[in-house]
Amino acid sequence: MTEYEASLREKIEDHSAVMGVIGLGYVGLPLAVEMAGSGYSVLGFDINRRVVDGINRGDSHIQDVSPEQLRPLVESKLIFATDDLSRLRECDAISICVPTPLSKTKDPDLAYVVSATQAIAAALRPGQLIVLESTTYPGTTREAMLPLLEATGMRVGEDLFLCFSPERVDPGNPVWHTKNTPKVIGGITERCTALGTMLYGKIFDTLVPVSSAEAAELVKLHENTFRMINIALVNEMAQICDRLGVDVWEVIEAAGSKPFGFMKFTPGPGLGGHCIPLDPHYLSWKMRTLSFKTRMIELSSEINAEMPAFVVRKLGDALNEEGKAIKGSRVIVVGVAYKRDIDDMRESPAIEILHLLQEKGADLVYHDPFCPIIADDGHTPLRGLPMHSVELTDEVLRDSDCVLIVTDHTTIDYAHIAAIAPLTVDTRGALRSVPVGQKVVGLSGAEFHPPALEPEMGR
Ligand code: SAJ
Repeated sequence: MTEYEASLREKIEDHSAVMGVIGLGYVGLPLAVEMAGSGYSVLGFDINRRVVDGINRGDSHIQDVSPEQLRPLVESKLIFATDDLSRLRECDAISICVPTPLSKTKDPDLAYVVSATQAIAAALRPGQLIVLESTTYPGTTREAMLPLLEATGMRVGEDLFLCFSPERVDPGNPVWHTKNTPKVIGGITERCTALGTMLYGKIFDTLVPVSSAEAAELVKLHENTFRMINIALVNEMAQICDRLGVDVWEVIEAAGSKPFGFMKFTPGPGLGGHCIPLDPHYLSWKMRTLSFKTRMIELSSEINAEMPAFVVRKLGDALNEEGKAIKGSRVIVVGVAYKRDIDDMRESPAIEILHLLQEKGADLVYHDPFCPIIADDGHTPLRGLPMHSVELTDEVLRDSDCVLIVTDHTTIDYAHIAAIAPLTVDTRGALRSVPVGQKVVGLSGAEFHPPALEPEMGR
């Protein structure tokens, strides 16, 4: 053990170590709060002055961090935000929680990671521990970050310590938070792993050390690729059931009664969010550089990407049964967030569905209590922006030709919608318990849904 590691260990033990968090978004701010909650002083770094000033006022811009949590930590000076990256030299440990977007051609964009690493290198002093948390391709920590840091003359595992620890933040999850979600961490060297495990062990309830940064990078990609592929499988099952005239929800509910060897996923309008649609493509990209085709990822991505078009076909067929065309029909899209009970529309399939319906000439409105406005961010393909969420009055429902349920927020009364609207197309099984006979078209199979049956207990 070098003197630098010994000194850092002491600071971690006596809580005199100063934590740095670069990127104060849905990952970084909760992390900063947990670090401060564990008794460490935290310097938060963000390029967005509004974010910095807001945090220093005790105002949280993140759904999972309440002002009641943040304000006392700011007032007690345990958390201070700044955009002055030269202050990184004051930190004994630095966690990087910046975005790792994909380009249009699904190539990883490491600009934020490289920029953060360059800022750290510029302020680097012996004995600092750096942890990358941003989701990225295996090899990023060692190939993209380490050379920038060792160019300063420091040596990893001796006077510089470098790890990867995947973020596992699930925004809005009422059970699993930053602190109680098991935390994987892997270093460039065994000393890095040991030091990172020690520090994070003071902050997180459960640590899962692995032997390398690459293993830790792959853990995250494996987790989320697993999800994407299984969502694609169940979306394909929905299309299979649709052709066979079987209710896919009934099939899934019954399959879910298997107490082992099965994990329930549900079909939907497509794959949204900032993780699942993107993360597997980091792996694809890396493997392409090694002339390896990740066929499961490519095929699953295709299946998920075609779900918005499948949903629009189902809607067209349902209107057709009423002697109507999509063109000119008043369609109310209910729910535009990428999943229930959150306000995030990133990669939401609802945007693609709205776009396809606009292209077909539908008279389109949407309702989403979590997303009051769809603004023009320069990427959204929609026309007539900004669009504003409409109130679901009985008159609005009655005057529509069809309601299309895309995101099943739990705050919406779907039975009432189905009772008033002339036609409802349900892509989420939100109307599974609606009494038989309501005019509801699901993703597959029968036009009505028998109430969900309680599984018969063992005989
Ligand atoms: N989806 C389906 N069917 C499913 C599950 C999800 O269609 O059975 C859709 C959702 O509607 C959404 C997309 O997939 O559009 C992604 O949904 P998600 O539940 O995976 O939610 P995310 O994107 O917030 O994923 C996060 C991930 N967390 C991290 O990466 C740290 C993921 O690993 C979690 O498993 C997931 O939350 C979770 O379990 O909530």
